[in-house]
Order: sequence, then structure tokens, then C-alpha cells
Amino acid sequence: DWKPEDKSIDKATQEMIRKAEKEGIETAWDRLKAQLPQCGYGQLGVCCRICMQGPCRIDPFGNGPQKGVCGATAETIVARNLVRAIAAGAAGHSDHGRHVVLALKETLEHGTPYPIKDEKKLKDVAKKLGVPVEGRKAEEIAKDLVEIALGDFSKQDEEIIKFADAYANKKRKEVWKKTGVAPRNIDREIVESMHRTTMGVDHDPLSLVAHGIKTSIADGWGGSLIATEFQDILFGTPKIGKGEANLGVLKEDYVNIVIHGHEPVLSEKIIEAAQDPELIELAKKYGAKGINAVGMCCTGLELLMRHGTPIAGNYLQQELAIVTGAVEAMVVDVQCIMPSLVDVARCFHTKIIDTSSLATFPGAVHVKFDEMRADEIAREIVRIAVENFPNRNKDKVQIPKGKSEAIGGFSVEAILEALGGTLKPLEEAIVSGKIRGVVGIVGCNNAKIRHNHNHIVLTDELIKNDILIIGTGCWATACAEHGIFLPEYAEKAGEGLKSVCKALGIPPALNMGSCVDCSRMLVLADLMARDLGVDISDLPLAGSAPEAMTEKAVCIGTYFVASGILTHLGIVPPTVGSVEVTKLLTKDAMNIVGGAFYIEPDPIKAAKTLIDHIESKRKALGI
Ligand code: NFS
Ligand code: SF4
Repeated sequence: DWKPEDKSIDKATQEMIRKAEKEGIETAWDRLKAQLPQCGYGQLGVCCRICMQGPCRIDPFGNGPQKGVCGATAETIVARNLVRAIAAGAAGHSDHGRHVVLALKETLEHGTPYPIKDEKKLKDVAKKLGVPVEGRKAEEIAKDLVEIALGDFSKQDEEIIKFADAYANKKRKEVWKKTGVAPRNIDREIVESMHRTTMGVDHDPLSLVAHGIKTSIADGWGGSLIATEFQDILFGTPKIGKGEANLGVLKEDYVNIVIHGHEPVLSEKIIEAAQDPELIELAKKYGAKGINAVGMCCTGLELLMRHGTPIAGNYLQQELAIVTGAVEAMVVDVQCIMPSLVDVARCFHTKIIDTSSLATFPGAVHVKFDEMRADEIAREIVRIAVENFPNRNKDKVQIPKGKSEAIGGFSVEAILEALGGTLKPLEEAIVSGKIRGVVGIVGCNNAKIRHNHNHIVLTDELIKNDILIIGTGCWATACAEHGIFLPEYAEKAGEGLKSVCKALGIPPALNMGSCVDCSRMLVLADLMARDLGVDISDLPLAGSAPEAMTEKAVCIGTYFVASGILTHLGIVPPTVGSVEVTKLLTKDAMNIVGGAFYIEPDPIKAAKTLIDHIESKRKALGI
């Protein structure tokens, strides 16, 4: 018997799980239950389906087969599966980055409806990359940046991609070059991951994992970074501001549109269209008070960061938003979107509208997005939602009250501004010991983990110990929902951190955005390392993905490690079937790149280890 309280720690979420149960609507938790017990080979990562002689499985107890038909061992199989997961995650983020660059390219060449919004950011990025800015028009500078970014996806003869070269400090780059993991080209590293792991190529866990690390750097310091920087240029760099989070942001009397997915190229336009007076008039004609467009998952965080748009929830709340019965349309693009949304929507009047040429959902309404006609298509989508309002069955509507206010918008630029132009005040607080260190928390929800539980418990425990938290993704939404992103939450922090938060008027945990914005954390860490004249691996930092789920999270964790950061995982990854790979990831990596993985499902225990790690880094720095 799996109670709603055990599925999520959040009241609004529990209420909707209960409603779903009562109405016989199947959700992720029901489907997880139906999957149990999950396959032990899969959990260990010792199953190989790479060629059609398989599937081959290695017996972890040593009684059955120890090799696949081709002779591959558990070590090879686990390493190959891991590299493929990293490559897939890198592909997701980096292809997203490419789309943003192409949107800017289209704008420059054909005038799409995406003008450059942030010229200051454009110039800052240009300067970093050595592109001249003096006396040049924004369009000219942008053209050079587009060329460099696309070159990072396509140039064949580079020693290291230009963005990583421009953004990472010298010490870090030396580590990468010395160990042979400096990425040459984003697409190339992803393709090579597939090549190396196809039948009969690379069988050495060490070279496989090394290439996985290289691919992850291509994402973190390449594709994801490019996504963030170009989004800031096109849509504005986030500034500190207020928003609201949780299912309670849906409004009973309004046309509710939930924008779910990842790419702001779409969501920015829907938000605009939802403010179109003509469409608002139409909504009123149908008896609604107006249009309430809200976000979900990472695209929701992008909107929250830039516009203060309310966010209805994180990954495990997507089905439940529809269960409220009050959603006219859920607009989706790519990544982390459950195909089951279409089935849940069938129980209500909700329309699922898929918009990406990459992602089609059987049973959804397909309105494919095209940058050139962005405004027109966005209006069409909003109109579909508005016209669906009369179909809402009022008897089926139940919107939970739960929501919280949240401060967000902590881009590196916004943090610097809040601190008076430099990181000095933060660094001094760290050196003096008021803040012991910084932990970056990222990533998903996972139906196997009580929704938001690890995120909140880990965050609480760390701030209590004077550790400042920064983070992104579904962690950020979880914190927003639980009131952690409010300055008054500093009351729950240790004395040192509390005093710093109070002096600056900031919460003890900072929302840095969506998952591609993990790049913001890298930039921040790098800045700190430069200021203190050390490498990132010397700083009192750690990372964590306490409820990791996607391949993207695997990639993020890996580039954190590759950047010299001890990174905690709250779920046992499917790599433990190989002693060698596990040792590589959790121990040897520390000596090679200065960071490693640490696996611990219990967030309290994890906090203790992260604190110890931070203290040992402080000691080594002599602070
Ligand atoms: Ni990140 Fe965003 Fe959430 Fe995980 Fe999915 S929404 S890119 S992958 S589940 S944090
Ligand atoms: Fe089996 Fe080797 Fe084929 Fe994998 S590559 S399925 S281990 S024969």
C-alpha cells in the first residue's frame, strides 16, 4: 500500500494524487508499481543489447555467464552503457543549444521575430571569445558569435572547442589537455561516443569512461553553455525577481495554458501571445476572466527566471496539472515530457499540443513550431486553448491551494550585481568561514524517490551547516514550492549563512535556472577559482543530483566531476555491476580530474559527507 504522502512530500501534489486515484486515472506511480520488481541486470547495468547476438547478461553472482557472445565483460558493458547515456544527455542539451544559435542566425539573415534583447550580454560574450565589439553593430557582433558557436558543433581541427577555451580557467584546461579529455567539437564527441560503443570497438573501461567525460565537457562547457548564453542574448539575462510555484498557480476562472518542456524559443512566444488583447477578449467572450499561462519543468524555470511567470510544477507534477481538470492546453516541445499526458488528458477536456518537429505524441494535437512564423503559430496555439475553455467540465475541477512565492533570477550577472560588481563579498564570507562552502544541486524527480523529499531534506541540512546552495532544474522548482527561495527562509540557516543572507537580502538557496543553466554554476565556480588563483577542484564546493532520473542528469553529474567537483547521486546508477567502472567514477576520477561521484540514497548521510568534503577543501586552502 503506497500512500500519497509516501509518493510526495508536497501537499498539493498529494491532493492531486488522491484525486487521480479516486477517478481511476493512472499516473507514474501506478506504472512504477506495475513494473516492480524491476530487472536486476538492468539496475546493475550488466545487460547489453548493442548487437543482435544479444541481449547478453552477465551474472553478477559469478555462477552464470561472465561474458557476452562477443566476449564483452561486465566492465565493458557497463562502461558502454554509461557512455551512451552521457552522449544522449549531451545530445539533448547541446541540440537545444544549437536551436537557439540557429534562431539567432535566422534572425540575422531573414529577420525572425527574435530581436537581440540583451546587447550588453552580447558584448560580454563576444569579449570573452575575443570578438571585437568597439564601434560594431550588434548584428555584426552576433554574426561572429553565431559562426564561432556553430564552429564548436562542426569544426574538425580544434584542440578544444572555443566556448570551453574562452570560459574555463587555465588550470582546468591544463587538466583536460593533460588527460586527453578536452572536447574538440560537440557533435564529434557525441558521435564518437556512439562509434566507440558500437559492437566490437572500444572495450577498455578506462578509455570508454574518459571519452564519456570528454563528451560531458562538450556539453557543460559547450552546448549547454551556448544555450544559456544565446538565450540570454535573445531573451534577456535573468534579474532577481519574484514568482510563484506549485499547482496552485492554476486559476479556476481563467483559460489555463501550461507550457511544458525545455526550449524558450517556444515558451517566450506563447507567453507573449497569451497577453494578446484580442485573445484575452476572446477568452472573456467564452466566459473566462482572462488567460493564465504558466510554466512547467525547465521551460517553466526559464520563464520564471526571466519574467516571473508562475511555474506549475516539476517533472512528477506534469500529469497532476491535468488532473486538476482546469487545464485547457498543455503545450509541449522536447525532453522530460511523459507520453502518458495524452492518456491523462483524455479523462478531461485538456488538449496536449506538441510543437517540436523532433517530438510527436500520438493522440496529441500537432502544431509544429517554426521560428520564421513564431508569432503566428504561438497565437494559433493560444487560440486553441481559449476555444477549448467552454469544453471544461466544472464538476471535475479541483485546483489545490498549495503554492509558494519564490525569488529567482540568479544569473551570474544578477549575483554580481547584487554583490556590488564582484564576487568579493561572497568570497570573503567563505574565507572568513561564515559560509563554509557552496553546493550546487541539480536535476530531476524520480518516481522511485518520494517527490521533492531528497531535494528539500538535503538543502535544509546543508544550509543549517552554513553552506550556500545554488542550483537548477527540478530541484529549483522543488525549493520554490517549499518556500526555500524566500529571504526569510534564512532563519533556518546556520548563524553564519543567516547573517550573510540577511545582509544581502537573499535566500539561503539561489535559483540559477533550468538544467542547461548548470553552465551558470560552472561560470560562477570558475570566476571564484580565478579570483582566488586556484582551480575549481581546490574550492570548497560540491555538487548533488539527489533525485536524478534522466540521461541529461548523468551528463551533468559527469561534467561536474570533470570540472573538479565531488558530485553526489541520490540514486544508485546502473553502473554498479562493474567494480572497475564504479572505482573509476567514485575514486580514481578524483586523482585524474579532481572530482568524483559519490553515491548515497540517504540525504542526511549525504549532507554529512558533502560537509566533510567541503571542510577538507577549506583545510587544504588554509582557510
Ligand atoms: Ni533537467 Fe529539465 Fe527536471 Fe530532470 Fe527533466 S525537467 S533538463 S532533466 S526532470 S531536472
Ligand atoms: Fe552481446 Fe557483445 Fe552483442 Fe553486446 S555486443 S549484445 S555483449 S554479443
